Amino acid sequence: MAAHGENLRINADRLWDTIHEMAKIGPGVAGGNNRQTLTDADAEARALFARWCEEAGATISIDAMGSMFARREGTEPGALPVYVGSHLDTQPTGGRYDGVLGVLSGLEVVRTLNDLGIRTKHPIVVTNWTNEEGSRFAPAMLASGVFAGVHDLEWAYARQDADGKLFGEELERIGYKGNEPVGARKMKAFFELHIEQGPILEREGIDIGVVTHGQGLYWLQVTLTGKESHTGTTPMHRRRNAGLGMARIVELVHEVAMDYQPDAVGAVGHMEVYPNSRNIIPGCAVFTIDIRSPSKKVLDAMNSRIRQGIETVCEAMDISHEVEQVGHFDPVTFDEDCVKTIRAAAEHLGYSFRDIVSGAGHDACWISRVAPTAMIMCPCVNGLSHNEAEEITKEWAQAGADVLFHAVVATAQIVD
Ligand code: HGY
Ligand code: MN
Ligand code: MN
Repeated sequence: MAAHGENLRINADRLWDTIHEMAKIGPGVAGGNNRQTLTDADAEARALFARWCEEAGATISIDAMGSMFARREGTEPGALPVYVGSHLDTQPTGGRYDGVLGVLSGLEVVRTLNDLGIRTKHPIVVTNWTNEEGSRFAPAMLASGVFAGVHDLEWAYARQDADGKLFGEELERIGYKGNEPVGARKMKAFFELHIEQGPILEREGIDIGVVTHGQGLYWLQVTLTGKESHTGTTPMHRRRNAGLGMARIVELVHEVAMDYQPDAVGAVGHMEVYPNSRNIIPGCAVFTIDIRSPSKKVLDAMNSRIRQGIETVCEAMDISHEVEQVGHFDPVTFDEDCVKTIRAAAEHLGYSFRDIVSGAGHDACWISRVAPTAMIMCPCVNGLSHNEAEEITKEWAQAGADVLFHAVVATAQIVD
């Protein structure tokens, strides 16, 4: 493994301090973060990340989707770089480690190489992908999706948030609309360290998740149109209650996911009713269905059963409906050599490890389409994430970052 077989380790105290320095930007209301993409808080976080990278001797580039690339030179400038990173944007009630651990552990790899005076043949590039969460601007993993050629740049710029603001305009407003074409960069490999966001590693007492696959996903945005009318005077049999239709479809999504256990999940996290007045029957409901499975067959079966079910519910209630697919990717298989490199690093360092399938979507899922890619996971407390109470331990962060260091350095090849 890395560095002439020595058991090199990152500086865990420095990584932990760096993560918690970043957590001060865009604080939530309950100890976590609300640093949504392209907000002023996101801009502040980006500036801090850029300063840290430049202090570590890296040079920053920004592409037309605002993704940030901090490059540490190798001895062979023309050699394909090894990329490492994740995202700095958070959910509105997000944790301090989702995404941030992966970006700042990439910075820690560079800082540790500097401390040790190690040079690598291939350059190393630490990356912050714009809008991984997809909460403010759907879909998730937007910038890495454009980078992988899945989404068109102009389509991404036209994405709107709940206030009707456009992605492209907000990107310009915060000063991160770079000139670099998106997706032009070629990579030797991409590694992403991320918290598991689920309960498996902690429950089994395992330090490292070697991510072999990522489950696939559909996000279906549904608009139901019934009729607004008085909640007190409209006879029950004459109501066209879009809110009730939404409730029945939310239940349907849960039931369909339960039919495919253990390889399926389904929920509705975004719900809006209009006019949202206490004494008006909702005439309109807009909500987003999130269904996922590691099996393409199961995912597609759930998608068609739910679409069929929406038809049935709406027909029975004399409600019209529109279904827009606002997010989708098939289950992902990560690169075997990169996965092996991660396994070997964990073994070399004496950390316990197991193969795992990622329940959450990540930028790595799209980047795996254009470069050899794999992920490393560390446990999180009670498997909790997308909640301000998200927690990890310093030891878990260290284990993940140590393995990331050895995987990246082994791939970038030490010169001296
Ligand atoms: O939705 C996801 O899986 C990711 O956290 N954006
Ligand atoms: Mn994430
Ligand atoms: Mn997330």
